Amino acid sequence: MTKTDTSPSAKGGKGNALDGWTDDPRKLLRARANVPIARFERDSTPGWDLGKEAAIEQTAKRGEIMAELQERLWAQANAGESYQSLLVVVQGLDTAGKGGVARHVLAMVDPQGVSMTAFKKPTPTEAKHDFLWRIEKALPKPGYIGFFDRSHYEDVLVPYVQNKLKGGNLEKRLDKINRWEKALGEKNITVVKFALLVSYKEQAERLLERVDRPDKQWKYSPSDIDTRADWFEYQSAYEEILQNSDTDNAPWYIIPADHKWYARHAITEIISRTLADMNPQWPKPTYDVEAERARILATMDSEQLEDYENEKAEKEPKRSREEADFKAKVAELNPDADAATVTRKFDGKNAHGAAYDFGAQVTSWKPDGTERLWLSSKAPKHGDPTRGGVPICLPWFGNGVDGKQTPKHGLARSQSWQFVGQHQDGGRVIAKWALPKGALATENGLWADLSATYEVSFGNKLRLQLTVTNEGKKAVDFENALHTYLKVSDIEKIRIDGLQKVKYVDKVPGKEGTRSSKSEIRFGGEMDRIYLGSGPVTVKDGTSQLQIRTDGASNIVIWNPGGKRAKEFADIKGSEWRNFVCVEAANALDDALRLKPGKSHTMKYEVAID
Ligand code: TA6
Repeated sequence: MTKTDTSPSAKGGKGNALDGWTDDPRKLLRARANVPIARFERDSTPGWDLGKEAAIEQTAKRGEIMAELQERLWAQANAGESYQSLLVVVQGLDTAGKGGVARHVLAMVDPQGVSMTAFKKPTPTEAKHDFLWRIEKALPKPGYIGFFDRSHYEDVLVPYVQNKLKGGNLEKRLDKINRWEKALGEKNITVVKFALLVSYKEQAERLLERVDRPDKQWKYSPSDIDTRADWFEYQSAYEEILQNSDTDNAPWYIIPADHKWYARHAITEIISRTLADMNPQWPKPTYDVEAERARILATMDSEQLEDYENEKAEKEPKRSREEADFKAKVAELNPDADAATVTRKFDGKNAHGAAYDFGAQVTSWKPDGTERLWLSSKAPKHGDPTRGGVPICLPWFGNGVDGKQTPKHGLARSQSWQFVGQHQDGGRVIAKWALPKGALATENGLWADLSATYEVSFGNKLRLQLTVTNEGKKAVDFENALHTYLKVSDIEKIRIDGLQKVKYVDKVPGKEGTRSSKSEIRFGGEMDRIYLGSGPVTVKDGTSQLQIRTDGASNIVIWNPGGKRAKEFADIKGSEWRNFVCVEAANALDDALRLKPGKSHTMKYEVAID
């Protein structure tokens, strides 16, 4: 093949960011797809058929993307906007190329955002503690990429080979590691693990080279050849590890390492894609940009300013092109970033929960092992909000006060929110998302100045807290709602208490009008009411009762489509409409909010089970 034929862009298809890869290496190299490892070719290059030169070229290009993603991660954590960090674990026998990964892959990002730890044989102090003690101390701080050259897995490999993990102790240790790695997610640490697998033959040549070359002799230790004698035991130790600790929280990737260029290329690609998933953003300035600009200008003379403006105008098109290219590339690297399919799971002592970054939509809340939110069984699609859980409606409700806004229920539910982080508090897990200023802008610029944060507490109670801030200089009018889909046994058997005698706007076609009712709400057919009151409300479902309290909301919306209308909704299948009721907190229509410059509004929603 000629060089032109093999350029990365010549293969892999345009617009899918494969950039020469035949498929996403995260799929191809995932441990669970490749065990048993005995049949794994160490000199193979899965997913890359374009050879060494093209790989090196492509690694460097990805390195630029990786560097910017890392810089964003770091800047965002420094500004206190996010607590995320990435932990890269690299395991491999002597000569497998662990150091090379540090020097060639991690070296492509700013060293001030990387913390590297090489784990050697435990020191006497380390040996006195639990094997995770020294590992825990080396975990990356928010904003950092932590790089582990060897890791807690040494404490499986070595005792396994020495025959010290018998009678279920291997399983126990791996189980402990799995639980510990899962908890890292709760500390906002994303984990990726690489097993560099070199062949027996290649290892001999690399060891020999170390002994033969004066500049490499320092790398050799006579004990290396003793370890080599245990080659087959180590292979089966790896087999056990890869089979039993490859989890979605902390995935293992098997990297064939006979070709160093391939190993570095694959690891760069996987780290870049993982960082793209983490979706770091530049932090917002904490000062008034215009005011600061004016202060700087006051210190410059007009000639200098003119030169500056000319240079800026010249550079600007290139800069914005680069920014657009970067965004497009990151979106390609992480095609799911904007899709509803990226699900975060939250596990606390008192409850389990889940949410999409897309729309910051809570999708599950299990306070007592039982699911309390209804979610459509239809698979979510890119850019298309799914009904169920808790969609956030913002900056308008329905089609807005003027009835002309699209998409229905505003822009917040059809874009990815920035995941800020999570923490445990007692038995609860508290997770937070943010939407920066500009994200809600429409073409007429009406809502461009709003930013939002969303805090969700998954515990015995589900607590939602949506805060909207006006970061602009003019007042902004907006509507909002937390469109909660509560799971019920059968809509026609439940009753809702708390809204008797409260006026409501009926939106069901043919029934429009404002009225009230003296009795508890019962369902039969479509119901779509905006109550001009804020509860509290009780959903009575057989012996169980859901207590709903709101704050900062002038309206409660009650909705169920009923059997006939449900047929219009592709994501409400068959009789699924029977199993939910929407009891929403809202500020809509005449109760729309007006936010003065610099002010925030918080709406709260709480569900408890009796
Ligand atoms: O909150 C009630 C409502 O506005 C109804 O009018 C109904 O259409 C429902 O929300 C579902 O909204 P969606 O945009 O998901 O179709």
